[in-house]
Amino acid sequence: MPNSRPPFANTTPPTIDPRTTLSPPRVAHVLGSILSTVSGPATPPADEQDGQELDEGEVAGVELDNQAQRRLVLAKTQVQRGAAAMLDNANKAAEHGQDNALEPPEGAHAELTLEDEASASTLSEVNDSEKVGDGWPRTGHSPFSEPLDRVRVDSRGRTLTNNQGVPVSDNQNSLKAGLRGPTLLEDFILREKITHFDHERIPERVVHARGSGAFGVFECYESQKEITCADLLREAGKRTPVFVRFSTVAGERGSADTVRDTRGFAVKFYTDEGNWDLVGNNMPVFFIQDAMKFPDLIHAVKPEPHNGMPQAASAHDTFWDFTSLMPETLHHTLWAMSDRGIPRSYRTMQGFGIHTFKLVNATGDAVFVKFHWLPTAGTHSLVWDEAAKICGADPDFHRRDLWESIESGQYPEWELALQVFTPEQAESFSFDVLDATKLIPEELVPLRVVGKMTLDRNPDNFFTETEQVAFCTAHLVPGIDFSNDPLLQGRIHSYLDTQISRLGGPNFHEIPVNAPIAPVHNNQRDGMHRQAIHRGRVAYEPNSLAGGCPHQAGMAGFVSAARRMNPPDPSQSDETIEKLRGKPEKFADHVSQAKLFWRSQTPVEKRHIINAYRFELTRVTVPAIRSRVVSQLLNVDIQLASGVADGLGIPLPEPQALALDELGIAPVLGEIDESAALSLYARPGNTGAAGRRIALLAGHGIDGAALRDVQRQLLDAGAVPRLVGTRLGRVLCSGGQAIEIEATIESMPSVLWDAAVLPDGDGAISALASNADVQDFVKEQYKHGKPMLVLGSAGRDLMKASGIRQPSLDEASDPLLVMGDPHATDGASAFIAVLGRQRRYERELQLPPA
Ligand code: HDE
Repeated sequence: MPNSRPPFANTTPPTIDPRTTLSPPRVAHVLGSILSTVSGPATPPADEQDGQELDEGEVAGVELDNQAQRRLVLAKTQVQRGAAAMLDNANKAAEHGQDNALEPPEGAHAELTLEDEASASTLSEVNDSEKVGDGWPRTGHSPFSEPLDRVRVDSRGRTLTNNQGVPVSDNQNSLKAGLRGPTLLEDFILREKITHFDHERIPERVVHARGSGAFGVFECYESQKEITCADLLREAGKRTPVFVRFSTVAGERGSADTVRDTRGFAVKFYTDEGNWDLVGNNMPVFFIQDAMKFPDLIHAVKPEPHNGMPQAASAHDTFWDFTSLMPETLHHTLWAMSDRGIPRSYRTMQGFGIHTFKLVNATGDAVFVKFHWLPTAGTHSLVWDEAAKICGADPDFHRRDLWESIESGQYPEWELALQVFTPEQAESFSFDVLDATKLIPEELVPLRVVGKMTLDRNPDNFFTETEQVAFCTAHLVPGIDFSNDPLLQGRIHSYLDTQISRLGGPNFHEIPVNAPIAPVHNNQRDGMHRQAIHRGRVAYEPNSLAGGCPHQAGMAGFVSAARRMNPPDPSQSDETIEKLRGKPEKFADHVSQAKLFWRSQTPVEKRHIINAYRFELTRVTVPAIRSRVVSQLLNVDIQLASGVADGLGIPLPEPQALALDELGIAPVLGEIDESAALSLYARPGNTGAAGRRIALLAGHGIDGAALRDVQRQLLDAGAVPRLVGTRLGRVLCSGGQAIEIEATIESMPSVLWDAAVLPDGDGAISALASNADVQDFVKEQYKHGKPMLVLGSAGRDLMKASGIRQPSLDEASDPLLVMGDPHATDGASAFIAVLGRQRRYERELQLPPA
């Protein structure tokens, strides 16, 4: 909020006849404002002033100087039209109540497409160069969703450059002072190269650090739309790109592949409706049942903290200490000790989502599901002796197998199978489907094979793709939802959190391998390593300056499976609890307490509120926004709205639609009409003069004795009085004594003081009153309503010289203005008595004559 004075308003602002209409100004009248980024006239350029006429070199009959001006007019006119198209937030009412919360509406947006000019950050975007491009955006463009080819680098036939593209002449030697001399600090080429090298490593994954990945495609066999609206399973033949990463759990990044361990099997589906990450393992059950125990489990299995051993192995004290005290780990450790713990290759492992998830169809009905990956090459394992020897003979055994099979065209394949079951079935099982240490035997729920995944492309670069790929269980798409498995629920938080430290900030979704192929449009901005350059100035919603975009998708977006499951889930003890996004209906009352606040303000406070609105909105450049705010204020009070409208020079609009009305709920009549406690004046305080900073104005010829006297009394009262002059040094008082100035008006202007004392003395007037800075000081003290002690006739004359005259100088009606007799102490006591008082705002209405 800029720090300058609000426009002045009278106590009772005139009410403008709402029927008043103003003819739109011609462009010539508003051109100055169109060239400015702050404020502007009350009415916009007329509608007919944009469009084709611009191309003819004139706008509404007025010649414009150049094309830039024509584009500014077009932009401002369009922005105004877009803002005017949204009188209010049409969706506000729909944020309330149970029904709306289950079925969110599409976001409010204007049915007009903003021209390039109106949506631009800057009209200078058309000034093209090889760097910035030609400036003409494709509507809805989102470059990160384009294929990875956009970031692949090919150096065939190129010379070496540094990171700034500067050709490097010598990549063999550092720059030295002579052949045998020291290396020079100015060798920016060496320093850049070494610095980059120093920072090449990023933190490895805390678990699953050792892994290998590949790209591929998932193809849906048959539409599963009766159970899920997930894009990848909606139609037969639908092909969805994937990236898969296989891993061990316990070992570090450089550990061997064939250790005995659980294997990670994480799949990122780049669907048309965003990324879905199915982050599973090669075993259908997990060690523990609740996320709370995961750090304990991992601390137990990782190398022991005192000696850092053993690497990538569970065969040590801490692991078996923990598991033997945690009987729920038994099932999983059996799997890990089985030959599943030493797979022959990634190609021959099954994969499991482990947790129970939900599938949700287009009508919102949900079923439970478990996910299975079935390798078409079958399941095969090593024997322990082999596995142990391979660790030494070829620690990259699984990585090499995956790489070589893809390079040679033997593409690894897995079929995706679902175990679909209802809540009733779940209830009938001997185990809880939310317990991740339990599987559902295929005999109870057979597998439904729904598609096939083929890995047919190795990454270009291990670090950029396999290392930087970021899987998150929270990456979910419409049609799939979480169950209440407490292990899964904890993972929803953990994966996002870990990527922030592993990949250096919240923009890891822009790393090419992580970017979805579905376009990304939201109002998230900034952060480490941000790459997207957003056009326009709107980074919030709701907005009218960008036509409301990007707006919420409503039922076309991700909606949590909120409804009671169909058929219902008997395991949910309280069937009335539903997951939803909404507000209780009483939240839809937006005005009753705003009215209470307004009614509880004193006239001065009301005036200040009106002034503040006038100031803020005058600086706004889009007339439709000003008008919308006034239409909101009409719901509070007519005097408030018309006071503001008056300052803006606009007629009163219609009051803004009330959410309560739209919901058919009666207006809220609060318990009270007014609350004195809401006024700033309700609590004047009781510390009086203590700590108040008082300026004692001084100059040659003042009555120093009287001023000293006041100073002493102020000090006794706990105030902080200081002698303020036009320059530092001593001033000679009328009685002959000298006093030392402590601060100058220049360095400590009026606004830094709580109160001021104007001195008496024969020479005071000639020393102070003719100085413009002193006059401003006095005038501001007065205007800002602060206590003033005016000593003797010289003090009065200084007031008058500063433009403050009768009837303002009326002590009777202004207790904060103390006319003191320099030779009596009662003036100072009266002054001290009012030092703690609140301001005398009435003075604002008695503007000193110019
Ligand atoms: Fe993970 N897990 N996990 N996990 N997990 C990670 O995420 C975590 C769990 C799994 O190739 C981390 O990006 C918690 C179950 C795989 O990049 C981290 C809990 C299952 C991968 C994390 C679990 C898994 C991870 C480490 C208990 C099988 C490798 C780095 C609530 C269904 C993904 C990272 C890849 C990776 C946390 C339990 C599988 C720290 C807190 C159960 C395949 O976020």
